[in-house]
Amino acid sequence: MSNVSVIEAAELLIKADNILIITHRRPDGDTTGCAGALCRALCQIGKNAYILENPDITKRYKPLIEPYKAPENFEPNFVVTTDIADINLFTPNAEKYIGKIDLVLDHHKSNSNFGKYNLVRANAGACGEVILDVIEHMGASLTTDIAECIYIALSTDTGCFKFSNTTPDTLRGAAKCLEAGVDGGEINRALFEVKTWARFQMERIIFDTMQFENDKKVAIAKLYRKDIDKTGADMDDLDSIASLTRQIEGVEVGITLTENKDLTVKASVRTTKEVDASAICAKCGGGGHIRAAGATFDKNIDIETAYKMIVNATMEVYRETNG
Ligand SMILES: [Mn+2]
Repeated sequence: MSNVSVIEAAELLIKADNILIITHRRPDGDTTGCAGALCRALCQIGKNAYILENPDITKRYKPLIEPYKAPENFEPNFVVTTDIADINLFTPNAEKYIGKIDLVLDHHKSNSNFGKYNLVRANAGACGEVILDVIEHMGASLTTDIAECIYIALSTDTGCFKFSNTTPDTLRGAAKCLEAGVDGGEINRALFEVKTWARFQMERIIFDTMQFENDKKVAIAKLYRKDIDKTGADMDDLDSIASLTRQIEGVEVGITLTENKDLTVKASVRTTKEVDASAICAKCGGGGHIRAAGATFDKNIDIETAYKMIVNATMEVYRETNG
């Protein structure tokens, strides 16, 4: 349960062997990019290291972790998590490692420090910043393929270096990746410019269903499961779609309500500097970052009820903020 410095984290990894890396549920570019980079760096310095299979993995991020998939019977001596804020974000196949995590590498302020050792840098825009630092302190060299993983981690969590969570360290990290031979323009185009047909249709739905509250300062879009399924959209297609609600002039709180496959409703909240997104989500049992947070409602709560609950939570935060 103790916190460690980047030097101590690197030393722990140098001393360890038979290492397993775990990524979070609904994996994004940060968790997979971090796991991919760390695993490649560990192998480079002669370690036996793997990444636990993630059952939610999508086509886009599969190449980052798939080549290092842990064999069925792999018995690790050291278990690391990347970009995981809490054990409730473990995939079912990772649950057997709860209570046995040696090292937590993360950047979520809300991290519950569930590892034996924890390196949580809450001011980092992406966990990729932490991983890059750890890799350098391990003495591994930043090859192009490692740098590509890091670049994807940094760029996806910061909306292509556009969100306010982008720090000088994010950009310094990205600069190192470019120096290591990463084609930034090509990755940016593939990840942030090209729209799949499913994505394009989902964006139409977002703009079509958007409703406004509180003098048009709050925008809420609803994504029904039947529409998501009709477009054939997967998690990649829905990636960062929540921030579209915040693009409208005057909107300070953009909320996207999505019906999950199990029909629970997830709220994704994106805010401008006036409002704390994590405070809104905390009132609905969720959490996250100050400008980007989320909450999943209980099973019996439908999207219309979730709408009322999240709007009420938002208005409460407005009242609290304005004293
Ligand atoms: Mn992250």
